[in-house]
Amino acid sequence: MKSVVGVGATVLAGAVALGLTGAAVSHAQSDPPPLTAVVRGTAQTPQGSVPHAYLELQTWPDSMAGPHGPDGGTHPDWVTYGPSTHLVLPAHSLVTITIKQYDTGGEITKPYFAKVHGTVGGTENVDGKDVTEIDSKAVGHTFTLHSLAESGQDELFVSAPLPAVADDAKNLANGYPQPHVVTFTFLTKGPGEYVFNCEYPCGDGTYANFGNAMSTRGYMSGTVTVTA
Ligand SMILES: [Cu+2]
Repeated sequence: MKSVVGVGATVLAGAVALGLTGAAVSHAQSDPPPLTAVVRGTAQTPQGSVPHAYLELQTWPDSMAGPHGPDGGTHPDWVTYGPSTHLVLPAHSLVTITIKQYDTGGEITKPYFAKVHGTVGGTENVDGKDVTEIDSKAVGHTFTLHSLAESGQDELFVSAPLPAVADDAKNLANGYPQPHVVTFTFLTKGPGEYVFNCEYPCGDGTYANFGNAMSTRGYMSGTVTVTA
């Protein structure tokens, strides 16, 4: 498959100054089995013809369907990314990530993260519609990929807001409501180790809801390996 894209991605080098929560992520657990993006053909970009890789994720309102085992592991009621929180992407490639978002939400603390950043065209596709931002009062989670300071590797910053499912949405046969389907595409640079996290305070309890699932790697945060 060949796709032609106009890359107008504006990557913000100042991501570190935004107070990203990823830097505060602690209590790293043993890494889950990695999820590797699958290359299907090439794409024409201003950087020439590059591999086009695809990856699919979900955000779950609990840990019963995600990567923590059928019983939900030690925190079955925690929200989580799945099916893995260790993502592997090819370097110097176009990457399309699709996220099925099953969780409710609310108003995000920093409206900046209700906007799309670092993607091709500055947009994401939500349920079939291209948008540059979502309602900051109805955010479920965000997928926010960034570098750690002083890593010496290429800067990579992508942030995609994921809309909240309505509080009164009915559960389907799988026990979860109809998800929002969010798709976005970005270009990777050189190889390196990155992190991703959620910037919507969805971890109940401590640290203004930035505790629990938000501060424990493997739930609302994880690692991104960009390989040569
Ligand atoms: Cu979240």
